[in-house]
Amino acid sequence: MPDTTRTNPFRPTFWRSPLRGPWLTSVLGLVLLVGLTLVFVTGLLSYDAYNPWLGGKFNDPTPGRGILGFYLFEWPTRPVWLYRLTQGVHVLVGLALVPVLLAKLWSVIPKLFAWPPVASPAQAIERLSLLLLVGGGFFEFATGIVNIQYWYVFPTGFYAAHFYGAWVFVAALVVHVAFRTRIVVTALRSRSLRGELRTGLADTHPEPPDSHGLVAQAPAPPTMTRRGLLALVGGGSLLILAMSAGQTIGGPLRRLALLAPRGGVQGTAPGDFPVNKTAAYRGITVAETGPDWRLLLVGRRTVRLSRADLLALPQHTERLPIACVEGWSTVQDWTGVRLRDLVGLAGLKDPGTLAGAHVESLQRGGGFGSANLAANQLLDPRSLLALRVNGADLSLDHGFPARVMVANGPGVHNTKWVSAMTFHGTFEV
Ligand SMILES: Nc1nc2c(c(=O)[nH]1)N[C@H]1C(S)=C(S)[C@@H](COP(=O)(O)O)O[C@H]1N2
Ligand SMILES: [Mo]
Repeated sequence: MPDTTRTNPFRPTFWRSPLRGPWLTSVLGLVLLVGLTLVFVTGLLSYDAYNPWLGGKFNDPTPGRGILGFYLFEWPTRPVWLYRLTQGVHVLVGLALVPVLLAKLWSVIPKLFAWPPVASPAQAIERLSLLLLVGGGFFEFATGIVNIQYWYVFPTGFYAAHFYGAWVFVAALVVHVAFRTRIVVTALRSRSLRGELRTGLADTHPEPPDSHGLVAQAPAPPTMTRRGLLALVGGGSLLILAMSAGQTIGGPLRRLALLAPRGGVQGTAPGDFPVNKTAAYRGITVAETGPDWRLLLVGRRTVRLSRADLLALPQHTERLPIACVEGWSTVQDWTGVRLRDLVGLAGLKDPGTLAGAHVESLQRGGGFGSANLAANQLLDPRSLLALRVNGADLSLDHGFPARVMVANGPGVHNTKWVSAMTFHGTFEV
């Protein structure tokens, strides 16, 4: 019989790294637990910010959510940077956790090959939860990363997939944490992080033999300290952060954001800031945005306004971000008419009777060509129908003749090439 102790991964002797052990796995697991909690909570907030209770396919991508929508509340319009912050955290922390996740999986990989695979019913349940945990985690990271890189493999299904996937993953995580808390607490107490960070290669020894099957039975001599491994993982996270954060933080950092599709170099003209979907991409032509364009307002009465009519109304300037669910953002000075002034023009004198508005654009077919806005978004004095940006007329790509800019809304609410706004509420007859 050939000796398979070194070639067969189902043999415990195959796994030889002297660094694997409950302490290392617990440290990585704790970082993941804290980070993923942040990612989960900010993800739930993002779903809320879409105003799913207003319905419509772009506001509510998961109408069948049932009790999973238990926490939904009216997303505030202030502070105006809140969605930019929560969604920036969601995407950036998620990206920075990738090296930690890989290291964590590496640290427990011998258990994937544990033989026999199921030793008891309790262990069967636990392994099933691990399948959902690893599968769900992989699914969430993969769908998230693919989406922020504009590779829309799940055209509009992304939101539903990412939302339900998150709940599956979190349910499995809760089970996992319940099974492991005691082991983790004991493991973390077994060594001090500070001590480990001071230990050189000569003093790097395997953790004591454990009953969980993480510590190598036949460890090889160390080639790296635990400090080195943690530095490698942390350094990887920092590098990813440095090369992505600029797409949402902006400023000089944007040039560094080489991993992010909305990073890179920007000019200094009024319209030199990122465009997510260009007019050409959305099939918007110059002709339909020309002098014949009218904005249709439907409320208690119906009004049609030309761009000149809109420019003749009181103009207001607000510094507002476009903050996309995809994690990038850009803050600019927008000038135009307050949405609440348009509410008034549509004949709604009493804002208390307003429930919301349906905004439509010139865009035909799919994509985010319409949105439903809530009353608080319409009535906030900083929410605009923007006609100009940074002192110049909007360019076609930035939404000419007019685009909505909602205070603290997710990017998807900032409809470009607006053609109509229909208000609804108790004033309707
Ligand atoms: N008509 C229209 N408006 C739109 C979109 C679109 O595809 N079509 N995309 C929305 C999304 S998802 C975002 S994040 C912002 C991005 O603005 P930008 O394309 O000007 O960068 O516009 C929003 N408004
Ligand atoms: Mo977006």
